[in-house]
Amino acid sequence: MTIDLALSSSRSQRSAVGASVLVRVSFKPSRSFSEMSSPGNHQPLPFSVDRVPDKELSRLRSWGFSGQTEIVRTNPSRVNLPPAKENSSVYPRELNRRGNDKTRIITTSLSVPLRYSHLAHAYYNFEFRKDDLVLVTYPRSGTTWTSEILWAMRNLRLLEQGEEITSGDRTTFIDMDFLMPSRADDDNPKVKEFLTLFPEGRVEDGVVLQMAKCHKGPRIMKTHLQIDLLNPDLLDTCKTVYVARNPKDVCVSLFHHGKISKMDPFEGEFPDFAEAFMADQVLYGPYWDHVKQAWKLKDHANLHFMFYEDMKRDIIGELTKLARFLQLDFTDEQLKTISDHASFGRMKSRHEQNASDRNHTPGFFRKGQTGDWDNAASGELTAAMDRWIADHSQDTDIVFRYK
Ligand code: PPS
Repeated sequence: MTIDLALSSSRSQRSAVGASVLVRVSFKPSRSFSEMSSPGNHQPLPFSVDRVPDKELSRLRSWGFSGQTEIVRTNPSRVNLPPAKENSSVYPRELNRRGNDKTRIITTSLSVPLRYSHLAHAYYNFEFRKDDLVLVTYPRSGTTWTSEILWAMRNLRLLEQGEEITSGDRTTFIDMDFLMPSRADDDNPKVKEFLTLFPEGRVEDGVVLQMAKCHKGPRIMKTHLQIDLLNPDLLDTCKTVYVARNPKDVCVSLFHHGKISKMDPFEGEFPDFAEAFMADQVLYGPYWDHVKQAWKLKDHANLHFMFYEDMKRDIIGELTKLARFLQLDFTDEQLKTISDHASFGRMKSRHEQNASDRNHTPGFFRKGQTGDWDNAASGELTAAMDRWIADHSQDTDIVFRYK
């Protein structure tokens, strides 16, 4: 049985000509998520998830992070090294310390809210499908922009009919289950939908993940989790887009986001934030691990690596490359339609028109520019940041634009 479920009538969006458009998503109720994620179906985690010690939390508070009281970190120093699949196209050439080329090496060290430790298995074992499209980014790197583009490329017909549908639930942000965990008594449309589908369902096992699991597809999912924390079959299964942004502008954008974030508020000054960012202490840190993991895989046929700065410089050129990767054909006019639909101004204005939406974050679309670091940082801070970038660039040929 397939249920056609309207996501939420409050999310119905008005088209440019005023007609109401209901975004419909099809779900296939099947076994419950807890059933599907029984230990028997699980690959063991090749990393441990440990609490960040109180001493480090105090340091975070002294910098001005006032939100997260319990953070966990994936720990690369205590990894098991499970064998990679014989036919994996991603990992077979990697060697473990013993020189065994059938083994993955996990380098990840990621700081996330405590709730992740309960769900790490579910994320690592989340099964992707052939027709999925997965967007992976470090936060504030152009996630929302790119997800709008991916959605537009797959739904061009709606755009050409003049619809103005907001981002909302068109792509699934799977991290929500640990960023803002739901409770069964939440007044949240997602929780209500979930409990309608699974009256016996366990909200604490992750509403978004379970709904995604039951989504008929094709799905577009986005995450800030590093690639190593996702199912090792990801790239052997479906197409994945990674977007990177230069660390200076990511740092500035994250800082401003901290000023408006309910989930991870930051009340301090920019130099302290930048120090925490360079010390890999902000949520989803460390930045370089994240980017380098994807960069190593950039030549994989199922990974498309993009830079925010290139999108800013030549959006049509980047859309052309992205369309080729997705094996989609667009005319020049269609590419222009997609680029206009996902322009900063249009996205910001649609976001502002939906101020009553529970996901609305005023100020989310801030400047949308390259090079804002120069407006935020002193010469001394820039020198420290440049040293940090130089240190971390020694073992990679990744090169960012900063202007
Ligand atoms: S988040 O919170 O991690 O999902 O943020 P993310 O979407 O990755 O990044 C937010 C920054 O991207 C800018 N943005 C855009 N830039 C150009 N064009 C478009 N369409 C666009 N949409 C969002 C947004 O303004 C944030 O950057 P800053 O520098 O803070 O303005």
